[in-house]
Amino acid sequence: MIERPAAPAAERLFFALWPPSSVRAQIEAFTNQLGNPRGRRMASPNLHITLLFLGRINAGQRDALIAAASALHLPAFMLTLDRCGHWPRSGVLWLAPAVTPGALSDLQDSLTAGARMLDLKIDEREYLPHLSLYRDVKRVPGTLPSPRIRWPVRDFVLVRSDTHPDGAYYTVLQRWRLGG
Ligand code: 2AM
Repeated sequence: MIERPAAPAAERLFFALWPPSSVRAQIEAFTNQLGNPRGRRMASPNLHITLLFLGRINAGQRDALIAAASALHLPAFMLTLDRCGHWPRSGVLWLAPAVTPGALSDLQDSLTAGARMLDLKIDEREYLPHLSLYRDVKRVPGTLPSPRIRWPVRDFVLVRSDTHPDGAYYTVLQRWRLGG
């Protein structure tokens, strides 16, 4: 019998902005003001802004994505989260910047271009940077308060998502500094 080595399992990966603990604390304090939106609140360690969702990626593709991200030299930037809203169709209650900084668009575009070079299937919808606070929210009570959270973005990360019966678990695999 010929023994073949097991094919390395594909992983569900995405690039993201991962808030430092001081920003995470501000997001938590804001979320506590929302009362009870009767949805699934995102656990504090899981809060993030997706830059590019990649889906299932094999080890070779992951290494090529890491090489592409490592070749980028892009500036750090200030991200102001000053909008809170609700998408009724997806049930996501989110924080977002009213104005997307050019440096964030450039970072997102560069990662997308790198993934396209690898022939990965990329979501063609317009990129809307947002940080999900709750999922499965049917409707929000009254008007939502206005946040004012300033996040100095100094790095971005590659994350693995593992799905468990009690929700998604995220593991930061690699981090790249911006600026400097
Ligand atoms: P969301 O917060 O708006 O749901 C990990 O799943 C991250 O990737 C989430 O932040 C999710 O955004 C984002 N994402 C984007 N496209 C996705 C997709 N097709 N499936 C799952 N997550 C996706």
